[in-house]
Amino acid sequence: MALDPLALKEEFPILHQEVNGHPLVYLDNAATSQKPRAVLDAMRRYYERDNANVHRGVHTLGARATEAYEGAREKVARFLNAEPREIIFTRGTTSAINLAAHGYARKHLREGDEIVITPMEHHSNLIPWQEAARKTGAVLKYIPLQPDGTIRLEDVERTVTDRTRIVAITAASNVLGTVNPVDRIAEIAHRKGAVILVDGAQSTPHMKVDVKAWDVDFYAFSGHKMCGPTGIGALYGKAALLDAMDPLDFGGEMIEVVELYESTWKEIPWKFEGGTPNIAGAVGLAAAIEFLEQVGLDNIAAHERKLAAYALERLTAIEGITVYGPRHDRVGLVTFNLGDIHPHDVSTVLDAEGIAIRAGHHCCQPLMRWLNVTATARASFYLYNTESDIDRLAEALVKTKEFFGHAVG
Ligand code: 7TS
Repeated sequence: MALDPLALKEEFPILHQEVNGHPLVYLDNAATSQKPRAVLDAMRRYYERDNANVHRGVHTLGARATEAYEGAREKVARFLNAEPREIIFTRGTTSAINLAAHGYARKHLREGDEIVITPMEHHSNLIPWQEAARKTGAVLKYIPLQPDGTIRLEDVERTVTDRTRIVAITAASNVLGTVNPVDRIAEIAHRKGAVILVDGAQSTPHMKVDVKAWDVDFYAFSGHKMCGPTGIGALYGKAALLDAMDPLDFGGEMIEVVELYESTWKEIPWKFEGGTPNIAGAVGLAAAIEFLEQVGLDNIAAHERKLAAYALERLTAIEGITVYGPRHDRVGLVTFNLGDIHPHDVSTVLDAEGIAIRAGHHCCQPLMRWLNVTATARASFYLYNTESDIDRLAEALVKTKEFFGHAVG
């Protein structure tokens, strides 16, 4: 059943306000999504009723907090089709990828080994690998991009060799909207003896994820882009790989026995969760997952496909606009430039109309260089956006063009 964006919008208090005298149109969802009442209420309820530290207090609130936190882990595990012990809570995608890069790659990488990534990676799935390479003598290799911003499997076959230890790739690009065939890439990586990490920051909010069916080794995502709070996300890792990794954060919560001169660690996943965790964040994330599951991930994906197609149609009709990325098989965002008007100026004019978009390099500087631009504008959609939001965007872009009239050819 198709979802009803206007009914869903009712669940998001923040969306019902005026910005600069206009009803807010929020089109910056790839940066962060808004939060439904169910998530806000769950976090408030947790703090008002259950708040205590986890895994320690032998008292009722401590037991409730632990149950809520571990219950959230079970929910995340089911959502990704994983086991709870394969889910490590992190601050988000960035810290999840760092955990994998430092914990796994740096332990297993030797001089001359290869790490394979793509030029469309967010800095969070690029810099940790640069660092891992620098510290181990491994080399970074890139799967080339096609002119439309996709990658070809034959290029994956060519780039991944028997010296490749890890392939790290985004499931969906936050700039191009490209959806990568991670299951096929996982098959190639495994055949050549490498493991694969998938950056799920832009896929988890928008499509059904199945780490077992895709057969990926690591998967990272952030709660805040999928209706959950900031400061919580997770790293999925296959149990055998996580077992073999050393912890990164040493201290409370992650230990089994501490002696004066040495200590032992808990089992996975707890050995990776040193210190008091973000319990309320996990509670909020679990509520967000419940919310998304009620709407249906397939419904969300279909809605966004429709919005992306409509946005491409409306925006490409504007003279002087350049739209980046593939025309089909993409997630719900559109990245563009309007003639030679700087994207920050585009964003400023749109903001005066109550429309929130993103302008800049989107944490993808190598990709900007590949596109031969310094920055772009980006409108990104979610389940509460409608075609009329896109109409407002298109009309405001025409207005922007008139305002800067001389700048567009
Ligand atoms: N990977 C991708 C593909 C992303 O889009 C982002 C955030 C991250 C990793 C990092 O996620 P974090 O939650 O750890 O910060 N992307 C964006 C964006 O496109 N605009 O703002 C943040």
